[in-house]
Amino acid sequence: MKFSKMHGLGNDFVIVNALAEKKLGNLEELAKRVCHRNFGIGADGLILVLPSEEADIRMRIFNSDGSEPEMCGNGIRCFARYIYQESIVPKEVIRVETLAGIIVPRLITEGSLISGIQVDMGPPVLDPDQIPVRGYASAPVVDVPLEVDGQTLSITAVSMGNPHCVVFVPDLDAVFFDTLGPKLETHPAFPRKTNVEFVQVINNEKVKVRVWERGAGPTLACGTGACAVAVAGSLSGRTSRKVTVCLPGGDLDILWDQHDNRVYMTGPAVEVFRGEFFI
Ligand code: ZDP
Repeated sequence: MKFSKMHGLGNDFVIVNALAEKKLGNLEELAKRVCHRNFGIGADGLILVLPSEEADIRMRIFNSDGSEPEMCGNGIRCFARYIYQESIVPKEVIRVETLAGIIVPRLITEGSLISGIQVDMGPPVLDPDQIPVRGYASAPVVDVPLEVDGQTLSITAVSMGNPHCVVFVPDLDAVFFDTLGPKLETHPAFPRKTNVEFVQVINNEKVKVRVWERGAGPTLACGTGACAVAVAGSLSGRTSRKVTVCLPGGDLDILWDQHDNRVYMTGPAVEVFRGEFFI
């Protein structure tokens, strides 16, 4: 199986053109093997390029534990770059079918160089039943109490196609990240589990974030997570609608547009190497 290794701010993916590969077998098993950092290539997720009937192309993503999320913000930037470079869809704006609907990335070019990708991530989902989050009747679920491990945290729940639990904290370094992360990921309030973002506000246009991803654990960056953080920051009055989200792997620029209610994410995507994986 031919593959490309790419990353968005260190959130890394193995990308496979499934249009050209015949026998990929069980995709959940394949994702686990490929993503394993000792027994495989090593990645946070496996991304597949597939045909679409309703858009230019279709993206499927699998987490390193084999689960299939609805969407992936950093992954779709990598996907857009790959699709363009490989001339699969030679357009600078492409419509991509995902489990979170049609998402539209746009390449930002400087001459012949691709300097970044801006993605129209669509409107945030704030309805508790759709996020999904249990125990809170009305939208938006902002700064509500949640019992975890005998303590009460204040959380905000947002879906960007996939679920996010945003926790604002005074000091990111003081967070019990490795224990709270998995407890929130699997908390019964989130029936489909959740991604978790701990956020320290630097000022109203800049926040620092650490991410615990559903199905992948700690990652260096999370695109949908950065969007969820900007929405949570704005809804709770902590930030403006335009925010730079500083993640361990680097920065993403997020704008929650007040005119069309859509979230726009801008950031890099890089190809690191190519190879062949023995299935
Ligand atoms: O929702 C999930 O299960 C996530 N682990 C999917 C991947 C999200 C990602 N980090 C992103 O950038 O949005 C890749």
